[in-house]
Amino acid sequence: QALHEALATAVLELDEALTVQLAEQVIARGLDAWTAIEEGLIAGMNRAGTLFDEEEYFVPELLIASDAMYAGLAVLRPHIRNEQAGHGRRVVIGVVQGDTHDIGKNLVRIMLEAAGFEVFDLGRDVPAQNFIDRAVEVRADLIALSTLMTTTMEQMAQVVRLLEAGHIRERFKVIVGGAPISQHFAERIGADGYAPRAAQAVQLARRLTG
Ligand code: B1M
Repeated sequence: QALHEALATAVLELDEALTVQLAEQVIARGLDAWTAIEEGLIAGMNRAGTLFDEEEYFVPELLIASDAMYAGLAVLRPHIRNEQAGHGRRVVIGVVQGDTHDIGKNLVRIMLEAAGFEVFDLGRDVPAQNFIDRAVEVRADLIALSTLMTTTMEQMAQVVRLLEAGHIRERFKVIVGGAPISQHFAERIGADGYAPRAAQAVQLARRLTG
């Protein structure tokens, strides 16, 4: 789809105005909003990430690319198909302590909300105990943990350990995700599941809380 490709390029080239204009075209043409987010906005952000890894882009470029991505998201988000309105299961979500990468987490949140979950977003750099306090407070069904750095993965294990220490492990399902995370890691730390991408996180959340 040429429009998706154009969207990805607009994000990569840091062109916020063009990103918005193309997102509006997606809606005007009646194309699927989530596909445009995944194959356009996220694809563009991932390509910017590759340039960052190759040291062609630096922090300022990434932040401008994410501004463009969020501007496109603002246009597309209201048009994501709401598949299960009123489903109402509660999710506490956040990025674990030590990590401030929150783009992926925000996408997972948006998808969960679109699927009818009630989401409590604790933001980024969240201490393990905060996830638990909030989950108890709002009587969450699920705790969703995101991290993008290998150095902070262990914080996910810490959340599971604290749940076990408090004898409340069985009250909440725990799911994990983010670039360095795998099914194997999820099993090792005793989480209930892993999803590689935002859309799969919704399927997993549905399955675990259904
Ligand atoms: Co940073 N960064 N960064 N960064 N950054 C990485 C992660 C890194 C791999 C780059 C590299 O060195 N090759 C590296 C981590 C290395 C490691 O693992 N140890 C790194 C580093 C080192 C850092 C700093 C320490 C750099 C520095 O200051 N020296 C610093 C971190 C400070 C801190 O947090 N303590 C830093 C800062 C930044 C920016 C601020 C510039 C920016 C973040 C902006 C923001 O998030 N607000 C940034 C970015 C953008 C990246 C890269 C380039 C891209 C990440 C991204 O947003 N991708 C990244 C390299 C890369 O990935 N190529 C890198 C797009 C996003 C849509 O994908 O988040 O993977 P992602 O989410 C996906 C899936 O993973 C999944 O769904 C999403 C979409 O489908 N998913 C879940 C995510 N969470 C999920 C949860 C689920 C399920 C699925 O269930 C609960």
